[in-house]
Parts: sequence; structure tokens; C-alpha cells
Amino acid sequence: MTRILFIYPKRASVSFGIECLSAYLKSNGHHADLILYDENNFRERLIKRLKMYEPDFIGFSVMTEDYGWAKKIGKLTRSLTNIPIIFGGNHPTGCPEEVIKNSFVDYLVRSEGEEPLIEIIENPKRNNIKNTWIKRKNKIYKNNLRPLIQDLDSLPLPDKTLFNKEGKHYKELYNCMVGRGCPFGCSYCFNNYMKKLHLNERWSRKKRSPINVISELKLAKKYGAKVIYFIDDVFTSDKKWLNEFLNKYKKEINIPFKILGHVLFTNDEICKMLKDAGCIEVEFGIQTPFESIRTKICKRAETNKQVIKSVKCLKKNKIVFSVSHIFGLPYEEKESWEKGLNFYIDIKPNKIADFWLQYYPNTEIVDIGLAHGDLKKQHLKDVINGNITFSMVGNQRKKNKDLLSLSIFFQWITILPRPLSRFLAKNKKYRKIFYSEKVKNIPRILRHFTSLKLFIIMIMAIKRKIEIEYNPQISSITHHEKELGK
Ligand code: B12
Ligand code: SF4
Repeated sequence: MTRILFIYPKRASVSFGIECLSAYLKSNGHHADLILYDENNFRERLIKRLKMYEPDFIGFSVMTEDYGWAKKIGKLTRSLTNIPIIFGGNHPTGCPEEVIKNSFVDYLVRSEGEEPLIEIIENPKRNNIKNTWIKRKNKIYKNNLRPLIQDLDSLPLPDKTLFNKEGKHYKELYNCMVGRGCPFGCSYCFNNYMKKLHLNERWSRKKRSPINVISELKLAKKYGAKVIYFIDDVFTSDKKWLNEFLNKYKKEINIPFKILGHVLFTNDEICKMLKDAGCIEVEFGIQTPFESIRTKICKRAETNKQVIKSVKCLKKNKIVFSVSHIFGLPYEEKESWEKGLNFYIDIKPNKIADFWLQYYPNTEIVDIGLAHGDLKKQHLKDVINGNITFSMVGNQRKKNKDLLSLSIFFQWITILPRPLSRFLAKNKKYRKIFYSEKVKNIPRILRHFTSLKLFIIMIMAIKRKIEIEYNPQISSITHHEKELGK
């Protein structure tokens, strides 16, 4: 039995990738453990864990935004031990030349990690393992990719024990993935690169069978899941599957859930199915209110008309929805930001999540940005080397007061009456009011307050119902009042 210790930053959400790898390792007779990084005494905690757990390998799962962190902690780890270190995840997949350069990276895994990881730990001296780059003294073995896993039911259920023992919230908001890949390939998204990497294969995999997913969720329910979060890129992409799954879900699981959706897979029939099964929130990307930028730059297919239609269906079925927006897209004229406001005011989402464009290496938008001059070669190098900070939109807001006002106004649009929002949008009046980060979070707090209010009303109603049921006096009065039509 081989032991592998994963090191991952402590954040609100689990790493589903690590959960999949851990399950695969365990089903093959190996062992996995996890240490979460935070600034609280990490070095000492790591030393202690290395001593107690005695791992044979150490694994890092690295998204581009985490690469700067992973370099720092990889270096620290190597200063404490010579145990081989494996880097996997999106950034090593997209930028292997850069990542393998680090003296502390011994093995690098590209794309799906289950099979290559097992092969590395079972044959650490082999050089020709598909999906890996392997470093031996001065030589690097760059191996080809293997086919993608198409039968997702063949994989073991994700191992939730690693994160569950780190905090109750990991259990309560349960992340579940029913497929892999996305049917689309938007220019700025990592799927755009992964599709190119696996050009002749089916990147958007057939979803797991409903029975397989339900068996996972029964365990989730047993261990205390309060909300299920389906983190598939487009959960609703297969209507037939959705119908079959949601029918089973309603009968056998019946816990509120949220999903990531897509305008082109949001119609009345789908919304009804979702609502009926307990969907409380749909998140989807619009990225820009400007249709021509959306189609030509983001390479997204949905028109504004289609966005409006989908939003109507969500509202009709009383499903909360949030949209994401990207600032900093090339060719988007800074002054035109305001013009798009009316579109957001019209659709009035429950939340607008705004991001600053991050150029992921090898995605199509990199070429667009370079050609336009918005993206400088040095910036791209910084992304590849991990010299970027995560909170890009936060940084941009600090530098640019107009962007700050706009970003704050986005939050207020979600709660203000439309005529008032339109009034504030006209001649940029909102800039006079929304100029401080301090007021940005007020709508979020108010939204929570509204749900708290609803919660209290609900509890009071339930209490009243119980009182009525157990107190015939109140009950008779109520029925009497009813009869009198009061
Ligand atoms: C859930 C999710 C999150 C969650 C959890 C993240 C996580 N690590 O799981 C949260 C909410 C935290 C999150 C945050 C963000 N995310 Co996110 N997220 C996703 C999402 C939707 C699913 C991830 C997932 O579970 N995939 C499925 C698993 C099976 O795949 P996987 O994680 O890649 O793991 C496999 C392989 O990569 C490999 N592997 C992974 N790690 C390791 C480690 C070792 C040792 C080995 C051997 C192999 C290996 O094996 C795994 C199994 O096959 C993806 C989209 C997607 N479809 O992947 C985006 C995605 C990962 N996110 C992305 C982004 C941009 C972000 C944010 C920056 C968004 C933002 N602007 O706020 C933040 C970053 C936060 C930060 N500080 O860095 C990008 C990353 C692009 C990139 N080049 O890194 C993705 C790909 C979205 C996209 N389509 O572009 N995200
Ligand atoms: S629809 Fe979303 S997940 Fe799919 S390619 Fe576009 S941005 Fe990426």
C-alpha cells in the first residue's frame, strides 16, 4: 500500500479533483490523506503530518490562480523532505514546460489523473507513463496523452472523507459532478484549451447514470448534506437524462440543490423540471451585455433575445438566478460599459458575479488579446509563471474609480426597483453615490436579510400550524374565520 498526501489551500469549497483521485487510489488498495494550507502555523503542521503519516508521495492540485501559491509551498515542502512531489490539475496541464522547471516537481500529470497517478505510484521508476512528464536527474520524459475516460460510471464514487473531516461546511454544501467537460468552448475558458488537447475525442462526456449519482447522493444525505451543488459546467445539457435523473432525485433525495446552467439549455420545460425537483438557484455566464462582443470575442452563441427568454422562464418558475460578467474584454469600449447597464437592469438577476478577464495560456482569447494589444506579452508570462494575484477584479477596482462604481452598481441593480436603477444609470449618476467599496456588500446583506425574514415568517407559520393542530380552540376559531371569509 502506497500513501499519498495532498496539499491544498483552505477555502470554502472542496477540490473535487482530489476527491476523485483519492477514491481511485483507495479502490486500488492505496491510501490518501489531505492537509489544508492556511497561514496558521503551516510549516509546523506540515512537519508533524509528514512525521505521522509518512507519505510515499506528495500531490498538489493546481489551478492557474493557485500556481504562485503552489510554487511557494512546493519549495517549502522540498526543504523539509525528499519525498517525490507530483503536480497535477489545470495549470500543469496547460503549462507543463513552465511547471516541470521547478526543482521540487518530480512528476507532472496532464489532463485526467486517475490512471497515471496509479501507474506512477505503482511503478515509480517507469519513464513512459501516458499523461505524465517525468524528471530524472537532467532528463525530462514527455509522454503522450491517453484517451479520456468515457464511462464515468466505471469510476468509484468521490472520496468525501478527506474534506469532511476538515469542517462541517464541506458536508453541508455538497459538491457533486455528474459529467465531465462542456459542450461549448468559449474563447476565454479552460475548456477551450482542453478541447484542443483532446481534439479527436468526446470532451463533453456522457453523464453518469442517474442510479450511480443517486447512490452517491444517498450517502451525502446520510452524512448531513443540506444543499447539493452540481458543479458540472452545464448541468442541463441533456434533457432526457435530466428528466430521468430529476424524477429519481425528487423521490429519493429531495434536498434543495443549485446548478451551473446555460442560457441555451434553459427553457420553460427545463425550468419546470428543475423547480419541481427542488432547484433553488441557477448560475450562468452572460459575460457581457454586448451581443457582438459576446459572440465575436467570447465566442458564445447566445443572443440577448435568448438571454431574456431564459430569464423569463426562470422568473416564471421562481428560480433564483445569478449571472457572471467579465470586465476587461478586448474590443469592449470602456465608455460603452454604461450602455450595457440597461440590459442588466431589464433582466435584473438576483446576483451579478463580476470578474476581471484572466488570460489562460493557450486559450483562443490570448490570440485575440495579443492582436488587439490589450494583452501584453509580459502579462501572459506573469500568468504562466504564477506572478499574478487571484483577486484581479479587486485590484482593478482599486486602480480605476469608474470600474469600482460600475461594479458596485451591478450589485445594487439586483435589489433596486428598475425605474430607480434606470434613473441612476442615466448620465452616470450612480458614480456620485457608489464610490466606496464599503457599500458594495450592502445588497448582499440585504438579500440575506430578505431570506432571513422569509425564514422567520416560515417558522412562525409552522409554529402557528402546530398550535392550530394541537389547540382545538384556535383551530375552531380559524376554521370559523375561514367560513366567514375573513
Ligand atoms: C468546482 C470549481 C471550482 C471550485 C473548486 C475548485 C476545485 N479545485 O475543484 C471553486 C469555487 C473553489 C473554484 C474557484 C475558482 N475557479 Co473554478 N472551477 C470549478 C469547476 C466548475 C469544476 C472543477 C472540477 O471539479 N473538475 C472536475 C475534476 C475531476 O477535474 P480536475 O479538478 O481538473 O481534476 C482532474 C485532473 O485535473 C487531475 N488532477 C487535478 N489535480 C491533480 C493533482 C495531482 C497530484 C494529480 C496527479 C492529478 C490531478 O486529475 C483529476 C481527476 O481526473 C471547473 C470547471 C471544470 N469543469 O473543471 C472550474 C475551473 C477549475 N475554475 C476555474 C477558475 C478560473 C476559477 C476561479 C479563478 C474563478 C474566479 N475567477 O473566481 C476560482 C479560483 C480560486 C482560486 N483561489 O484559485 C477555471 C480554471 C482555469 C485554470 N487554468 O486554472 C476552471 C477550469 C473553469 C474554466 N472553465 O475555465 N472553482
Ligand atoms: S459554457 Fe461555460 S464552462 Fe462551457 S466553455 Fe463556455 S464558459 Fe466554459
